[in-house]
Amino acid sequence: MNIKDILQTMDYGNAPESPDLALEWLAQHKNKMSHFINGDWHSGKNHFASNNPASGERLAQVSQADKNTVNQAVKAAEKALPGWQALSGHARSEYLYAIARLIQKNSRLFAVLETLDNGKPIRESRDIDVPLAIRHFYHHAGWAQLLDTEFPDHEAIGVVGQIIPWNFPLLMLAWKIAPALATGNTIVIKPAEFTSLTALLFAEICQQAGLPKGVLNVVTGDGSTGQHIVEHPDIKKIAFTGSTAVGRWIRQATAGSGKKLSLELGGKSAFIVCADADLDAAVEGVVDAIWFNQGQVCCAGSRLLVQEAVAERFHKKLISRMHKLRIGDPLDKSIDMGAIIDPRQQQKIASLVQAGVDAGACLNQSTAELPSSGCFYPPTLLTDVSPSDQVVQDEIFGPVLVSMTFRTPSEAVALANNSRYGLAASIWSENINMAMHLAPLVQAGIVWINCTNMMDAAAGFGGVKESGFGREGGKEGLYEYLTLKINTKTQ
Ligand code: TAP
Repeated sequence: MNIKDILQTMDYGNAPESPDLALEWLAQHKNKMSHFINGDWHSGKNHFASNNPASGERLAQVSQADKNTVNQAVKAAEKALPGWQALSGHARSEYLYAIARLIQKNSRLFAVLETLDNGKPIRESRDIDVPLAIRHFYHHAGWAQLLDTEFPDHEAIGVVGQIIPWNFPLLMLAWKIAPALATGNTIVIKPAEFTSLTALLFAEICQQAGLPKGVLNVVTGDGSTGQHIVEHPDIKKIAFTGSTAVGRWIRQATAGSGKKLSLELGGKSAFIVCADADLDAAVEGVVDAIWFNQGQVCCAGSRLLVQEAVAERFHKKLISRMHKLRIGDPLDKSIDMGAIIDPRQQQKIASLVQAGVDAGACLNQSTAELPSSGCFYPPTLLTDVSPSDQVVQDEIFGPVLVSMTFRTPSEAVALANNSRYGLAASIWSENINMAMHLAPLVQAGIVWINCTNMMDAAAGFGGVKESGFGREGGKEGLYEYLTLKINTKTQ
């Protein structure tokens, strides 16, 4: 089943999106969001607030997992492991299919809850996050059936610990959970503190799907909960998506422990526009690359490189388009950009932009009126920057694009590679031979040509350099959850 088919099976109607469905779900859960351990709900002593970034309103009080809670979750996962591993791949695929169908059935609730909790436009959670998450489970249900033939010498790793960020809460969860379940591992997962809600709804869905107890355990909490997971001796693999700083700590903390590791970290992806590119299409590409999800995207095309001959024309077109972006209530279906996740993140974006301006950058910013409450930041373009400027080198993780020019394609490649990150890149040219020649020269896990942000469950996604290692999706992604085991016997 492809994305188009999945979208066609969803019925959102034409009415303006209402928060009621998600608010009802929250009310039913009595504002006490618990950990999901061994197939049941366990409330902790301490709680933290989950707020709607678009309004500042409190959505729920979520339980904070301490070391003891993580221990309980790991014990449950260990207990469930032999039974889950013993199932045939075909039997496990039945659960993955059931989970996919149940997310599909509840897709409207997932989309609204995600938008309330994260601040992303409903159009994005509805048409991108939720369908891609569903597709991930369908895809991996297929892989579960192929394990015996495609990976005859591999077996599951055991109990895996998974830690995910707030920018795509449900989708990052799907990227982690689907391959781990398909390959016969059991799971302890922690969503980000800002966005625990769809992970808890997902746990409920797994309960409904009859997933055996203890196969999936969800513990909510802040970075300290993540730390307990990383340091737990009985967790055999850590799958982490988040910042390079935390990824670096995890690598150090697990060194010598024998834990398998995959790290999906930050990025500062180059968006290269050659003089012969279709400039209007490239402008739309930039909109998608940096203003999708308010720029809070690991592979955001945040470094624009434009060939000198067309730079002025391209900037003019881009600035005009930037001023047309609609920013506001994420539940409004006509909105292009929603809210920034948290005031601290908003402040970090503002300070980095100010640092860029202080270093001599020219500031172009949308003058659209922003909502008076909530956490919003306007789409921003900084020109006249130098390759070594902080705004060019550091990941801003907001709707801020920096732009530089180049004269020759080889200069574009040198500028693109002048980064400690290497997650993605995008090349725009009508000369496909040249684009195909440049793509392998750019140091990145994925290079798009005349498109951007193209993801699929069948394609291994991940980075090089400080963007981390390991892949999620496709056959490559399954190896992250398998270990080679060769059994030999003598006659
Ligand atoms: P982080 O601050 O690194 O947080 C990521 C996750 O790690 C959260 O669940 C966080 O918990 C937890 N965490 C924090 N400190 C920890 C510690 N010491 N030990 C274990 N876990 C810890 O990143 P973020 O701000 O949520 O996400 C943004 C970053 O993620 C960006 O750099 C972005 O590029 C990257 N990202 C990368 C990808 C891929 S595929 N490469 C995809 C999405 C995002 P709390 O949030 O609860 O504190």
